[in-house]
Amino acid sequence: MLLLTAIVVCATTLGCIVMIQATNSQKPIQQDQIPPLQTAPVWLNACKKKDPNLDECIRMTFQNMFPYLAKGIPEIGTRPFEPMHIDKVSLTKGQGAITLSGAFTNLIVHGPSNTTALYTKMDLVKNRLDIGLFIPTIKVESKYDLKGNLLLLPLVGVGDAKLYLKNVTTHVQTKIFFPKYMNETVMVASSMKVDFNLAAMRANFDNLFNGNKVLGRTVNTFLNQNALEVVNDLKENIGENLSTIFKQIMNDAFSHMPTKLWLQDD
Ligand SMILES: *[C@@H]1O[C@H](CO)[C@@H](O)[C@H](O)[C@H]1NC(C)=O
Ligand SMILES: *[C@@H]1O[C@H](CO)[C@@H](O)[C@H](O)[C@H]1NC(C)=O
Ligand SMILES: *[C@@H]1O[C@H](CO)[C@@H](O)[C@H](O)[C@H]1NC(C)=O
Ligand SMILES: CC(=O)N[C@H]1CO[C@H](CO)[C@@H](O)[C@@H]1O
Repeated sequence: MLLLTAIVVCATTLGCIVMIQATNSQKPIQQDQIPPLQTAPVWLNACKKKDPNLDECIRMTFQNMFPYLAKGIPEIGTRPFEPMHIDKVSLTKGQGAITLSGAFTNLIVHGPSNTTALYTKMDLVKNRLDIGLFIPTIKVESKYDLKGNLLLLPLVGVGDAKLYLKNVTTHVQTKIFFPKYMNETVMVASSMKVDFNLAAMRANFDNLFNGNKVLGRTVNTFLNQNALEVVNDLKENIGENLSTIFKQIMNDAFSHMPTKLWLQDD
């Protein structure tokens, strides 16, 4: 099953508690009915463990795989993720001057297929794999239903939301192990930590305050002027959710790719 990116905006530069739930309405694929690959497909770049440039080789493995992964790779049971669909991202209110609760629903996320692998670092002794990713633009369209307070301003709205994120850099740290899957050794991530930065964000919420244009504009302006601080505040929270999603995508793929095809002993 493929789970998806959760992008969250919470209108605060103060502490704000946010709950995010990302689920996918598509039926899960029966992963354990898909046999491991037996020959290397065109999208799979092979590396040797002894290669002194192993990190660069594995970076190419990810880089080459990405466009195929975005379109979905039936042989290994991965679904397309351009655009990504997310059913729901919910927020629960924080305390203090700013509160916010509600949800984004029916999210459509454009941009992940243009991901570039910046670096990888494979440590086969400590069983760690770090990956740097760069996504030039992410566009999100969704419905929103939010209620709360933004400083002294009440915020209420139900309508369409648009988010635009520019130059998103993601640092992924994973712990890996190498179990057997149908008698083949494969790589699986047991845990994953995701940190990210972005250069800019624009947000637009339609129909705030039942369509009151003046109040709606005030809130949208506030959000856009404080966008990076808002995101920064929510980073850890969003990172947790992203890691759930990334881990699933990576494990769905790599659990069907025997290491003998891409991380060879000799
Ligand atoms: C991917 O990048 C190309 C070139 O910059 C751009 O034309 C295209 O719209 C991007 N695709 C998505 C889904 O953002
Ligand atoms: C798995 O490998 C073991 C030992 O090499 C062998 O006895 C067994 O038949 C294999 N099972 C399958 C499903 O290939
Ligand atoms: C985004 O990254 C590109 C390429 O590195 C750079 O040219 C551009 O100025 C960046 N945009 C912003 C808003 O930082
Ligand atoms: C899908 C997912 O991982 N959701 C989590 C997002 O973060 C919140 C708070 O940290 C968790 O409660 C969710 O389970």
